Amino acid sequence: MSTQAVARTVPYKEKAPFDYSSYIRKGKLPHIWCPGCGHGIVLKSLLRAIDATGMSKDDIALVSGIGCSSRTPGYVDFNTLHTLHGRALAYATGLKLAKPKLKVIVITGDGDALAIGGNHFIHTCRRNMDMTVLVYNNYIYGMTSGQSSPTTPQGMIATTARYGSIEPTFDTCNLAKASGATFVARGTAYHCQELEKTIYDAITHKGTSVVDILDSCPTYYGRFNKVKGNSELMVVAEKEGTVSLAQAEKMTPEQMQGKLARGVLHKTERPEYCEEYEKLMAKAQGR
Ligand SMILES: Cc1ncc(C[n+]2csc(CCOP(=O)(O)OP(=O)(O)O)c2C)c(N)n1
Ligand code: SF4
Repeated sequence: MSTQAVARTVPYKEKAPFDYSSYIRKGKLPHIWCPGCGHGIVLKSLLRAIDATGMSKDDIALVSGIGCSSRTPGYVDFNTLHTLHGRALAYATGLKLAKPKLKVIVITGDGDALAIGGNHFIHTCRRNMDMTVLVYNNYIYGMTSGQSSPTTPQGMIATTARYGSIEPTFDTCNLAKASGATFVARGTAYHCQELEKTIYDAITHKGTSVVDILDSCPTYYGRFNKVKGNSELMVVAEKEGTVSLAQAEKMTPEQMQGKLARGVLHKTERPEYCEEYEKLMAKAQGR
């Protein structure tokens, strides 16, 4: 049994102008996102990436937990599941096992994926089930008004860290790689065309693919911290705080201080969970 939902994989190419309307559930608009929120930019990159794969909307399932980012599936015309905070990956795992031909894409925030959902995250990566996990990383719990998350940088203000967070942070990509994900990448909302390509590569990878997507919450993170809620300055920070992998490889550790590399940081192959499960079932049933 094939676990790949991709009916037709066409080479990636940019398409402009792009008609988003066929992917949007217009009856669900207006959306809840604040002006300047990065989540809408990421959604547009995701839709263009999905379109570039040539997959049918019926072959795709978007699964999310709870959070501003997790509201995404409500607005788009795919098979969609809006589940419980932190549990998107558990639902996605069950869905993929039941319907292995679906291309499952999980939309999750840094709080949803790495705090309450952290255990699901590491075990999803370990299993290498064929699914794509998009972590919308805005360094804070947006929906519940700005509590600190596992990616809130040290020293930065949150409603639960009024004098600056003293907790060391998770690096989503290092965590995913160490846990066994076979495709690990980082992008930003600022680099939205590059992000589209990165998401395309993640979706067409066979196995667990994780993309850490740096985006912005001007309403809480921006307002509490020195960017003062200015969404433009937050987007500039995404530009200046990251370098392409090619650039990063030429830089010294000192030059990389305060910067993160973008692009595909890790890619490998190993057995995919649903295929291994199918083999096991065949053996157990004497097929
Ligand atoms: C079991 C449970 N605990 C807590 C909450 C409250 N809650 C809803 S969203 C959220 C955090 C969302 O932050 P994140 O996942 O980073 O997404 P963002 O809103 O920033 O996009 C929390 C704590 C909940 N809904 N359910
Ligand atoms: S609270 Fe933050 S994360 Fe939520 S919609 Fe507003 S800007 Fe976006």
